[in-house]
Amino acid sequence: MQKAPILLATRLSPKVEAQWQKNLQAMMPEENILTLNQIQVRRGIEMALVANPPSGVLGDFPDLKWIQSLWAGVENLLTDKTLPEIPICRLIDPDLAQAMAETVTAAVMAFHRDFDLYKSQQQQKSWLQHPPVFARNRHVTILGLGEMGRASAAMLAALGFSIHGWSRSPQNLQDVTCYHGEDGLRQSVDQANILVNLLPLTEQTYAILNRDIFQHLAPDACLINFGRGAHLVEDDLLDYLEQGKIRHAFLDVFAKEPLPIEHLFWSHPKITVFPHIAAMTNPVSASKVIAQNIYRYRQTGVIPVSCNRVLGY
Ligand code: NDP
Ligand code: OXD
Repeated sequence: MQKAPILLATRLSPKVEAQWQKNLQAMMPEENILTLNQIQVRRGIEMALVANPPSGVLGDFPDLKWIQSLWAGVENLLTDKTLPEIPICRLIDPDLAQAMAETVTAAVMAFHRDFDLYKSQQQQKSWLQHPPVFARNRHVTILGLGEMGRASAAMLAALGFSIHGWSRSPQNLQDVTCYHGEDGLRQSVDQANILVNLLPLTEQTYAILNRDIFQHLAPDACLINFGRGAHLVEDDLLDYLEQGKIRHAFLDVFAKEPLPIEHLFWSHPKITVFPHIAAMTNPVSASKVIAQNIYRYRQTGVIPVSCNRVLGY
């Protein structure tokens, strides 16, 4: 029997969507990957590959069995009430975790070696040397010990940083002091010099980066938010930067993206803005992972590990 096509449904630009289609098709020559505009018969289609799909469209595919996201974060999919109640699988790509670990490490090292201070001193032509601190004397806390958090923790631990991490359920990781649950949060951030957020956005983690957490950090701390913009209470951060309790923030994700041109963060001397680049999905490595998931499903009927709608990730 002829296999039904696989749907590719995105709101990416036509050029980017076409590139995805080309990469996916190259990894799965035995499959037929079609975009929403190209699909003629909706019956029989079992799989949809999606990136921010247009609202409501997936409900029109009566035989859909599972959805594969092209992205790691799936908060928009999991809260979309128009989606059919079928498994949603997020992207789990080791290359994405490696990219995240490298960007987290770059930000941690920039702060650790005072690059933020020297940058602002340069503007004042100020020749002032700051005594270096060893990595082993820096307490780094990572919120979220999933694919992104674990890879980042391992890279930083290898450089000698003292790593603490927080997750929902108990974890046991080499070189990481692990905390979990509500009580563990405060303990994990207590006296942290650098706080890295790599949590998914859920009802429980919304606005988690706020003054209640900031007050436990060590003086002159650093915030790295590479999770989602809605994790951060912006006014609390601005207040802590103003008071000098947080020395610098590296922000990659924002409540509204692209960050509006009038937003204060763009010109704040103690904030480094990145345009959501901490770990960009690589269409080649991601297509390979997705092709493996689809191959296994075709062979065995097993749907890859999917997200938990109740937990929201
Ligand atoms: P995972 O699902 O692998 O890991 C999530 C981690 O967060 C787990 O350790 C989980 O705990 C923990 N967690 C979830 N909810 C809670 C909670 N209520 N309390 C404490 N811990 C919690 O996700 P990834 O690591 O793959 O990705 C994390 C996020 O990173 C994505 O959702 C996305 O928002 C962001 N991201 C950002 C990118 C960028 O370029 N800026 C790129 C890719 C991802 P447990 O271990 O117990 O399940
Ligand atoms: C993702 C992201 O979730 O790019 O993949 O943030």
